[in-house]
Amino acid sequence: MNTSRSAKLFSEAQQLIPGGVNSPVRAFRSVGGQPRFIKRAKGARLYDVDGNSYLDYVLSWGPMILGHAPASVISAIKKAAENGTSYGAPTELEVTLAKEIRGAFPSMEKIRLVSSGTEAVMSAIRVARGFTKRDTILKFEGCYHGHSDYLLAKAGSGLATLGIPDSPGVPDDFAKHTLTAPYNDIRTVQQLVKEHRERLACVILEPIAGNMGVVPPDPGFLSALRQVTADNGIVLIFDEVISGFRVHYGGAQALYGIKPDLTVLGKIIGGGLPVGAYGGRKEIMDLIAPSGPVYQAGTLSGNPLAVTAGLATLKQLKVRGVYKKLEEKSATLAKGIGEAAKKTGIPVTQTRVGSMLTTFFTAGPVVDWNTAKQSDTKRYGQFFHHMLEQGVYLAPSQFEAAFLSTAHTSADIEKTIKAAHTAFKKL
Ligand code: KE4
Repeated sequence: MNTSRSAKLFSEAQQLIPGGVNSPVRAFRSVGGQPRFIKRAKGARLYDVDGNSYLDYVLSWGPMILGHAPASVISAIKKAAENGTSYGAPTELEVTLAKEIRGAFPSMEKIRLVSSGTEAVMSAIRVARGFTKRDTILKFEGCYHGHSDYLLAKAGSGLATLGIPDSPGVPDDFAKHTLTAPYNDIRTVQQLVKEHRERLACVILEPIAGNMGVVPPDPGFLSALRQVTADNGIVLIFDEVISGFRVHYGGAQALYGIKPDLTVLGKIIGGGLPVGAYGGRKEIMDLIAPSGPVYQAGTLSGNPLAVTAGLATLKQLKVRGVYKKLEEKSATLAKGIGEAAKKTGIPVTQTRVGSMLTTFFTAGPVVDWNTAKQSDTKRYGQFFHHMLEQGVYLAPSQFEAAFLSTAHTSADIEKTIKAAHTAFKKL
């Protein structure tokens, strides 16, 4: 496969941009080799600058659930752009999106739009602290909630990928307010709540972890978490930046029937343009300026183009049967990959919720960060490259989710399974 132009661009990029990328996980550091510079994308495929095409299972890390450049979204963006790109003033579009989100996530009684998941999480934690007048937060090892200082303790995603336990540049004074517990470990949570109840403002988690690879909640974990936080006046925050509109139109909270106090969204609600959102109980959200004293602001919050792209995406997701088809295709893919691994006797553990899935290169089970990190990342890297060479673009990290879109056809799934058989045989 000729990748000379990507290689040339990568060496140039590294003179100008840290690591040559604008987000660490794109650099292929944990899988080795050089990242592909993408020229365009359409449907389930990416096309790089050397003319190679790839079946895409990264989908911009989740947003492109309809595949790339879906006609309805592109035409809506084009039309909106004719009316200007940003006003810094309220628009009807923002009211429409807030209404649509509240309809899908009734727990989000009031909603604030921002421009990224990180910004949404940071703001949700600030208002949880303002509401409870407490400082301490509890997160789970292997979960990633964006790069705000106090959330980089034992985070997943890029930190897990690069093996960075915590990030320099975060003052100890910040990190000391962050407690961590193993995912799915309700006993430790109950113990920490007992010890810190007076100081604990919130518990934040991915209700379906995606940033250590996909790790579903154990049966009863979310309800026990809901119980212990409600009993102690602790704000429960569901970070549904990945799972929101991914696993169900109402996210993980609809799938599992658990009502958090605050929810964070991102990715899909922007249809590939920058949007984040946080929202929840009215008495908490009314503390946000200008209705209350907790400050949060953003020049491009509720940007008309991004909101238009989000609305056009959600409209397609409301079509009957969309999630059922995604479920069927994802189940077929997971089954096929599992069979390919089994044929070669290579130990893998597969996890999946709807159209987010991971193949861990470990015998498993994988239930938290400790068990996820037992995976053979070297072998995953080899698998990744054997698939890439066959035109299948998986996440360049063992500790990320793979995603399907409505644009992936059964033929695409069959091609991917065939490639997996070849790749496993080469390991
Ligand atoms: P952003 O600031 O990247 O929009 O969102 C941060 C974030 C918050 N919460 C969850 C559950 C997330 O998964 C993310 C971001 N996800 C990563 C990949 N898993 C984005 C990819 C990247 O960092 O380049």
